[in-house]
Amino acid sequence: MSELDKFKRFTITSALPYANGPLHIGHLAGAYIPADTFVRHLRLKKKDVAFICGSDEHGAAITIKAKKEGTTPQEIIDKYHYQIKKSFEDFGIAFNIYHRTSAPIHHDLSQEFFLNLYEKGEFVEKETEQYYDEEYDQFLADRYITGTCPNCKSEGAYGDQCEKCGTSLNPTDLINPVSTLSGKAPVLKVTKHWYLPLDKYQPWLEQWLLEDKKNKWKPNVYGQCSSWLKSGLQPRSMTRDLDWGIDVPLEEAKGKKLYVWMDAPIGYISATKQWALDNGKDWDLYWKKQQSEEDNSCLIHFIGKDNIVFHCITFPSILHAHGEYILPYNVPANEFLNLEGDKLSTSRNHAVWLHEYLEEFPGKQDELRYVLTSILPETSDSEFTWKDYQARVNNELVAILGNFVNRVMILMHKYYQGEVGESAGKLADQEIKSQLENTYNDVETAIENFKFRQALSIVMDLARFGNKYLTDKEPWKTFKTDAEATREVLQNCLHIIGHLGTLMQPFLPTASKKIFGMLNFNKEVLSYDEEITFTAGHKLNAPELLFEKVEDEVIDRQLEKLKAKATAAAPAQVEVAPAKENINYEQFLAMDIRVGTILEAEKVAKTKKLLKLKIDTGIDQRTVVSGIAEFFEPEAIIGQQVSMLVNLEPREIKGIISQGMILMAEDADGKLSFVSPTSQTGNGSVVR
Ligand code: B3M
Ligand code: ZN
Repeated sequence: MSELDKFKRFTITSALPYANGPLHIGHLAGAYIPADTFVRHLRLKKKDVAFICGSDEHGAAITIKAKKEGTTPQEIIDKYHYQIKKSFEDFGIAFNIYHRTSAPIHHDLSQEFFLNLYEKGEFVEKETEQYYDEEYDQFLADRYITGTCPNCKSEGAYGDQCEKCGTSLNPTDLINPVSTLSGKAPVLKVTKHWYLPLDKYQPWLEQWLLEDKKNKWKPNVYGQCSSWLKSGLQPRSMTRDLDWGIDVPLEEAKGKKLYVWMDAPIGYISATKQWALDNGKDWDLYWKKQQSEEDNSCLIHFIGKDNIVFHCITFPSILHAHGEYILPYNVPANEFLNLEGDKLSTSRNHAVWLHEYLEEFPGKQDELRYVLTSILPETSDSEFTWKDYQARVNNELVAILGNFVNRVMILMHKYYQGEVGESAGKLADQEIKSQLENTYNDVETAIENFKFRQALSIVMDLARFGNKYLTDKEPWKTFKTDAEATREVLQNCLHIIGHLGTLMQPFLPTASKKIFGMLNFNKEVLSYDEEITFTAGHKLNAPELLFEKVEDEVIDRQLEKLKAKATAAAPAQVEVAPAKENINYEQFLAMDIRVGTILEAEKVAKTKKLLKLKIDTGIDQRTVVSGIAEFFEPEAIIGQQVSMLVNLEPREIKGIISQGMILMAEDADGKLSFVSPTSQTGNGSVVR
């Protein structure tokens, strides 16, 4: 009996995709293929499962997209909600419901949750200063502010999270914050918000998560959570000054909306409610604590790693504070999938889009499922390449699984007109029987421990076993001498094929149906406990190929397409300063440019733009005044290597003698970057 068998009911969720763009293979590999495989597995065990998903239609992701496209958030969510929903359907992700967070039932439930916590006095009300864009006359959502990450120092971190190092941030943590609306530095203004006291829940989380989930949750998930808890949790605001989202249900909070990460996970519950309403079910059973603990549903969230903190810390805290709800049993988050050596990127159009794949590879859902399952980023980031796609389809699906099924079917038709004989009945061969038994057990264990890659390769091993059995028995040789014994060998293979069909269902639902069709079973789905038997005289259907070989041209075309996309998405040519008049080589040689390192930096009093720097030029240490203060905090650039013109005549600037000039690259918007060697280079090295 497996650990999960103690549950009567399962509530399985996949992260709600933002309805601000189409789905790509990274989404599938993160939260949808593993969840769908898991759910199909549970259903084959005849478990009661609610598999829940929907579009996340609030938050700045939506409003930013609307601004970019010059349209309204409503148009954006309508466009993408239906597109995403269709991609999931076409791809065969078997949700019980694909709902949306703009639905009234969701708004109502989210407000109910907020009021429940509010009335219990859980929220801490705080007036704080928050960033405000004076040009646009509005408070800025976290995602509308970018700047340098205080943790890893990379640029372009968002006000709520640095996507480079994963640190969750508050907007005021950012170094050099800039409003993405106006491109200007935002100002701070006082506003009131309602905070979830995560610090107060910290001791409870330490017990529930750090203690109870130790060695149960995946190390990548557990590790992230424990480092959060170790650094100490801070209260997190559950309300926002925004004009798109769910109204905060308080008179004094007019015009304010719920934080998207407060409402989105409640979307799992509201979607379940809607599904229950539509299907005469009782939604409480899937979410609320039951009278006795063993009646509780088993809640599992499938997500990508950037959502870990919200599903493991924030949402459980909300559920805990509410009190009536169950908590997640597990959160098997995946890491990221890369594409052809680079991060998947919507903005750079570096992606394999699901709707495009389905158009260009019609009927080949299973091929993509197979490849993605084989490379799921279960423990660390992984990579999709088209060459690997081709290799896995050709060398595994075609050459192993497809080939085994095809050989057996063809021989059965050639020798016996596709008719099963007396001896078929039940499987008698002991070696095959124990092979099957082990396969079922090992697959169950792997899937229930969220090791989908391993589970799939165990099923493929059964196909390998079948191929070897067939090759060893050489029915093409024995047929002439002993037709009945040969028939038995092929019928043993039919049993293996039947079980392959059963076991492949969670992974390759379409191919499994085809297998059952060829075997002429009058069922499209077979649960694990259904026996595979053949009665004498049973007629098999004509063989059909399960998978086709992928030709080089197909792969080349995809690679070309990716390249073309990258070029098309490259930033438009910005206006460049016109070229200056030519100088001669001597004039160029006259400039002495060296690599140096910034040793000290401080603001020049009463100026906005100037920093006073002390530079080690390799020749000496000297003072330079540089107009870079708007772009760099003094503390952040200590140790920075720079290129510097060292033989520029000293000049007095604001009473300081500046000896030389730091070279900076200035883009069309006036943004400055250092011109530095790409690897550490000795001070005094000559630039020429
Ligand atoms: N909408 C997806 C993301 O972060 C986010 C998940 C919500 S799950 C409740 O890409
Ligand atoms: Zn960072």
